[in-house]
Amino acid sequence: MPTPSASLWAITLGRISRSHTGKSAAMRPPPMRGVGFMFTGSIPMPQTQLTLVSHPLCPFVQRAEIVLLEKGVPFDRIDVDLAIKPDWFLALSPTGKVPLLKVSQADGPDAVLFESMVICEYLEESQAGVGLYPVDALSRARQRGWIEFGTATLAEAWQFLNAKDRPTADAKRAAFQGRLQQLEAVLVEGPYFGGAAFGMVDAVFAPVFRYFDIFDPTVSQPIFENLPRVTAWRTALAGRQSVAAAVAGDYAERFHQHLRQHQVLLAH
Ligand SMILES: N[C@@H](CCC(=O)N[C@@H](CS)C(=O)NCC(=O)O)C(=O)O
Repeated sequence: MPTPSASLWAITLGRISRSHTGKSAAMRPPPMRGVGFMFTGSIPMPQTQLTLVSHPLCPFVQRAEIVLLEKGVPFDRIDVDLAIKPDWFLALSPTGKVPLLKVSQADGPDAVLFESMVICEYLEESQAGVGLYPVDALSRARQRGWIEFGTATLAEAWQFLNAKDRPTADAKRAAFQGRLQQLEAVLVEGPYFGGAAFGMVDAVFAPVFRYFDIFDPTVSQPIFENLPRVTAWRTALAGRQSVAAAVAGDYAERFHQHLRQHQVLLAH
């Protein structure tokens, strides 16, 4: 897990809300009411209403949003200011972290899920739409292992990007590259981790690779040199609609603003 520490969260960002239901969502505080189980003619409407509690820069939030988008599930999103956490957020989040998924049920009490992979697994099990794991138990277990590896890889990337001195930057960059080399050895067909189908491992690595798309090639290129499979995978993920849509248009600027604010080596 990256250690955003105080750094990332010192940015003061307004709470915004957007809807992925096709309508623009008015900013509103939770709790949000579920739409209930409704029938329009013979077409069943969703039994639950989902709200993703988020932060514009959080890579863990992106995992959940990518899964929601891949499955075509309608949801609302509320971004919180993690530098000044609202009381309602602290009351809902046992860890004080995003993402949260608020599940409003027609036939039961509202529930709040925390931890990004728990949220992703819940969505996989509960929502219609394309499955993001292989059906074979062994392949599924193997992919879950690479998801853990993805979380550790994210931590190395984050620490490299946020390094304030050259020895730390060099050490973290080497650690990150070491992980990319391990990935290079296991990637086979592509374009995605598991082959032709986009899956859960892809949702985990897409936010990691995104960091390197927003830097000058002089920073990113040497890191991905001699890693043709990883590079092709990274390119495929960047081109995926759900991945592109999981952050707002000002993501790169916000991220650079974060780096400048914390006076890291890579800030410009
Ligand atoms: N293990 C958690 C990590 C989530 C996490 O670290 N979220 C960060 C933002 S990227 C956060 O909310 N930090 C606020 C804080 O630590 O106070 C998950 O997978 O959901």
